Amino acid sequence: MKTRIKQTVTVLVAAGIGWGAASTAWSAESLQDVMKRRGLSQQDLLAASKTYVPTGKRDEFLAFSSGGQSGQVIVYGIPSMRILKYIGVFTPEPWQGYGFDENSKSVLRQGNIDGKEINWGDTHHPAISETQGKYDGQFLFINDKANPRLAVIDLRDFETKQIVVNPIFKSEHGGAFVTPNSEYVIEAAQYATPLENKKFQPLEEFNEKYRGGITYWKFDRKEGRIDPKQSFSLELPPYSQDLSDAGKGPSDGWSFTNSFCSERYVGGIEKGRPPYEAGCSAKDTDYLHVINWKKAAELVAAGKAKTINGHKVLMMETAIKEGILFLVPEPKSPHGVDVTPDGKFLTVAGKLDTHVSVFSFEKIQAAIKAGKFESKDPYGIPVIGMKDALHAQVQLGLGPLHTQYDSKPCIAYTSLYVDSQVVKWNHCEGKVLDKISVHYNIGHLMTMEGDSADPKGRYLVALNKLSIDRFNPVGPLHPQNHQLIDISNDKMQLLYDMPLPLGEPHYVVAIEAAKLKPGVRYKVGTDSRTDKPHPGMVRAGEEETTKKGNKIEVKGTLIRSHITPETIEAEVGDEITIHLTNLERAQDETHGFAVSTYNVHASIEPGKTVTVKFKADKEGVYPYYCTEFCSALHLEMQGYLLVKPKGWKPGKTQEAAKANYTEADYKATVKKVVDTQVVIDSVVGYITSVNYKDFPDVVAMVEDATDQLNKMKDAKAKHEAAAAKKDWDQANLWAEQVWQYQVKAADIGLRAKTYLEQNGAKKTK
Ligand SMILES: [Cu+2]
Repeated sequence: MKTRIKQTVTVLVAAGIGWGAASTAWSAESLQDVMKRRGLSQQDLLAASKTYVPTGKRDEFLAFSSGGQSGQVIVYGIPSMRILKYIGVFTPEPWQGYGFDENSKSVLRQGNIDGKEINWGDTHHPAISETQGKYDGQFLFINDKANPRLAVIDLRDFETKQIVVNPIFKSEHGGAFVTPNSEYVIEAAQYATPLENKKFQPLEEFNEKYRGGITYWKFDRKEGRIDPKQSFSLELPPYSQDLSDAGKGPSDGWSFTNSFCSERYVGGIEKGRPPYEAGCSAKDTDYLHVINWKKAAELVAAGKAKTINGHKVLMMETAIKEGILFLVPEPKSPHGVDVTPDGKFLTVAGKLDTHVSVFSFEKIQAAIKAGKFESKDPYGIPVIGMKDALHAQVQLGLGPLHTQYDSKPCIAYTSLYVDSQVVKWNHCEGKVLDKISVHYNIGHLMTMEGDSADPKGRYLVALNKLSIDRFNPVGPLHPQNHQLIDISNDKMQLLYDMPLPLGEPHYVVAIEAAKLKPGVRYKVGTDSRTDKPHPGMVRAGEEETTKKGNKIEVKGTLIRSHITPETIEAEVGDEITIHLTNLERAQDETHGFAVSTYNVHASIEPGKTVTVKFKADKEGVYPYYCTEFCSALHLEMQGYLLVKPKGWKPGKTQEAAKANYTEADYKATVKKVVDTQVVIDSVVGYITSVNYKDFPDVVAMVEDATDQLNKMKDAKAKHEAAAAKKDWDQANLWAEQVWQYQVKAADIGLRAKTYLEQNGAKKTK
C-alpha cells in the first residue's frame, strides 16, 4: 500500500499537480492503474485537473451561448463545461412552460411579425449588460438573425422578459452589442432590403431603393426593458452591414460596424449571372462604418429623424451633413470588429486576407478633425484613407475572423477559420506569439469578459463549426464543438471538447460567476414575465373557482403534494382559465402543471403565479398533474378536469367511493404519527445542537420544515374532531394528512442534517 501511494504521488508531481494526503482514500485503484487502463497521458491528466470541478464545488465563470437555430440561449460553467440551463427565447421551451402558459406566451408573441407567429429564431450574438464598459451581470441581450428581433433576458431569474421586432430590417446578423453603460443595444441589418418594405422594389433598383442600416435600441435599465419609442436607426448604404462594437474609454460615444459586399452585387445564378459569392468578393476592400452614436441620438432628439414604419430613422443625408458618419476601407469580407479594452484601437479581420488590421481611433479622429478624406462613397459618405487610419497590419494566417483580448495588456487572440487555429498575438507590437489547432473551422472565439474594458484572461473557448472525428458518431448531423483552451501561460493548452447538440452556437460570452446574483424564489404571486404582482394570485385557503357564462376561472395553489382544487368541472365549450400560485418557500421546489391532451404546460417556481388557458372543447375526463418530481407523493399530486355535456345532471350514485376505515386503522395511523415525531425530534435536536444559523441554506430549509409542521395543526384538529364523532374515515384520512406533513418536514430536516455534516457544522451545545 505504501509503495502504491508513493507511486501515485510521484506521477502527480511529475504532472505538475500539487497533492495532499487524499490519495490514501484511493485504495482500490491507483492513478497509474487508471491512466494505463484508459490510455491517458500526463498531459491528459493535467488537462483533466484544470477542468474537473469536484462535486459541490462551482465554476469560476458562467458562459452564455447563443443556441443558433434552436432560438435559445445555453448556459454552461467554465472550466467544467457543464451545461446548467437552456433559456427559452424565440422558440417554445416546454420544460419552462415557455410558450405553453399565457404569461410566457405574452413574451413569445411579442415576436410575431406582420401578425404571423414565428416559433423559432437563429440566435447569434449574446451580450451581457455593461457599466463603464465592464460586465455587470444584470441583463443579457440576444438577437435573431433570420427574423430581425432582439430579446432581453433578466439575469435575476434567467427568463426572457421582452422581444422587440426591428421595424425596418428583414434580417440582422450583427447584434447584440452594448454601449459601455448599456444605454443602447446595437443591431445592424445584414441583407439590404427597402426600409419601408411595404411595396415591391425590383432588384434592378438595388442601389437606389435598397438600404442597410443600424438600429440603436434604447435600454431602460430601471424597467429592465427596451424602450422602442426612444430607439432609433441610422440609414446606411446597401453594404451588408455585419458585426459592430461600441467604443469605450477614449472612443466612448462612437460605434464601429463593418460590412461585406460593398460591391452591391446582385446575383442570379439561375439566370446565368455569376453567383453572389463571386460578385460580393470582387473588390479588395469593404467599408468599416464609423459612427458618432451620441451625436446621432442628440439629432434624433432634436427632431432631425424621419419616421418610417413608426420608427425614427436618421437618414444618411442628415448624418453626412451633421458629420457623424464616416467610412474607412478595410480588407475584404471582414467579420469581426473588436475594440481593444483601453478603447484606443479596433481590430478588423478580413476573412479573405491573411492579415488583421489594427485601426487607431486617435488617427481616425485626427483625419475627421482635419477634414482629410480620400474620397466619398456613391452616397456621399466621406471615406478616410486606410493608411491614415491604420496603426498596424499583422499577418496571422488564413481566414482571420474574430478577436478577443486578454487580461494581460496588448495580448489578443484571433480565430483563423481556414487554418482551423487560434493565434495569440501582441496587438501593440504586431507580433505573433503562439498558435494552437482546433477541430475544425472555428468561427467566433471568446475569452473571459474578453470583449469588455476589463478582460479576465484564464480561459478561451473556440466555437468550431465542424466536430469531425471528435465525438462518437450520432448520424450525419454532428454536434457542435466548444473547445476550452487554457491561456494562463505563454503556450496555449487545449483542455476540453464539449459537444453542444442544440443548434450552431454562434457566439458566447462569459462572466465571472461571482458577479451574478440570481434569486431563489419570487415574492409570492409574481408574474415573472412582467415582474409585477399577478392578478390571479391567491394565498393558501383563498382558492376559488368561479363561472360567468361559459367562462370558468380557477385561482388555485400548489404545495407538496397537492393541487388545490383537485377537481375542475366544466361543460363542453367552456373557456377555462387556471391561475396557479406556487406557495413553496423552499429552494427549487418547482411544480409543473399539465392537463392531458390540452397542450398546456406551466413551470411554477416557488412564489410564481402562472396562467394557463384553453377551451374545453371535448367532452370527457382529463387528468391534470404536477410534472416535477417534487416529493415522495408527487404522483399523487393530481386532479381531474371533468368536461360534461351541456345540461348534464348527476344521477343517484354520485357519492365519492367510501374508504371504510375502522377505529383500529385510525389508531394505527396515530401511532405512526407519534413514531415519526420521534424521528423529527431527533433531527431537530441535532440541527439545533450545531451552528446551523451560520448556513443560510439550512436556515431556509428549517423555515420550510417549520411551515410544513405548522400545517399539521389544522389537520390534527380535524382528525381529532372526526374521531370524537366516530367518523373513522375522516379521522383516519386527516391523520394520514398529518403524517404527510411530517414526512415532508422529516425529508427537509434530513437534507439539512446531511448538509450540516458535510459542510463542517460545529457543536454549540
Ligand atoms: Cu458572427
